[in-house]
Amino acid sequence: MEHEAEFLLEYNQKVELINEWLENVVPQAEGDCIALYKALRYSLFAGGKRIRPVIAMAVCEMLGGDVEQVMPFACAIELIHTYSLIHDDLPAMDNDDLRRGQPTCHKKFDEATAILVGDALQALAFEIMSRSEINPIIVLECIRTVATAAGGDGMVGGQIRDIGGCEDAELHNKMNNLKTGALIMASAWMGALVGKAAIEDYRPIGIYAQSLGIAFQVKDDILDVEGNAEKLGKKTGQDSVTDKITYVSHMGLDRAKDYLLELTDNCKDEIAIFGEKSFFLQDLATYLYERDN
Ligand code: GRG
Repeated sequence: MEHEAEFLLEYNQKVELINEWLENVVPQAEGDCIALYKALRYSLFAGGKRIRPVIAMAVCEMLGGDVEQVMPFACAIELIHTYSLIHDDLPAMDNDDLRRGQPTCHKKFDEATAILVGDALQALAFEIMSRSEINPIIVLECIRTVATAAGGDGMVGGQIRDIGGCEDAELHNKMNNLKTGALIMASAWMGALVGKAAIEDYRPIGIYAQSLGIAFQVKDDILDVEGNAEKLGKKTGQDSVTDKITYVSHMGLDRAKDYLLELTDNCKDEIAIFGEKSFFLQDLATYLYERDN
């Protein structure tokens, strides 16, 4: 990556700001609900990359918006993402013991707690957004964006399609657009809403986010085949053990890598219309292309 040092500095500053905000908006693990918030904080502060909130912040800043104003929405999307991972790890779903190199929520605590932590995270996300004091029309648009992206027409719809199996390439792509792509798209969309994007800004931002969402999943599938389990913090090779349809099983490893490059280039080309203000988002696409966890 060309401006790697500057990019990483800015990325880490954004992650620090998100973590500060999350620390303040999430209740402390004390009082008579300690069991819930202890487990919730365990999962929320387990070292996630915070990609979705970073996207919301970066889009807002690219458009000249005030980053403080987008923070409740950036936090909300991370809470929804964390809930989805906790529920995805449950025995009824992927049945995973490890997440980010540490025991999954239901392994560290128990299944009932993990289910309730996911439920509480989802409700908290909407509460935090509703407390924003910016223009209520924008707040309402953001709330609707997250609700649609998280629900049956978004992530949950993608998850149920995944459970049902998607043999056909087109259905498989649609499933990933929903399961992984919807929250990434919602992050960019909220950055655009809070950053007061002009009508014509939504198309390139939308195409950037859609390509990035698919690229993210293609990379995830490639890492399952040739990633390092220690760096990933979870077992590799799981997709072939479970006979899961992935971009790699569909296309083969080499074509999946070509597709990943094509999607990454597409992200950069689309967002480049915003000139040098888009450098961070362009570098983010490269960073995700190169990621090893
Ligand atoms: C259970 C309702 C429900 C939905 C689950 C997101 C999801 C749907 C399942 C996760 C399964 C999975 C591995 C999807 C691939 C892409 C993905 C979301 C990876 C994890 O996201 P990262 O890498 O996670 O941003 P970190 O750990 O950095 O927060």
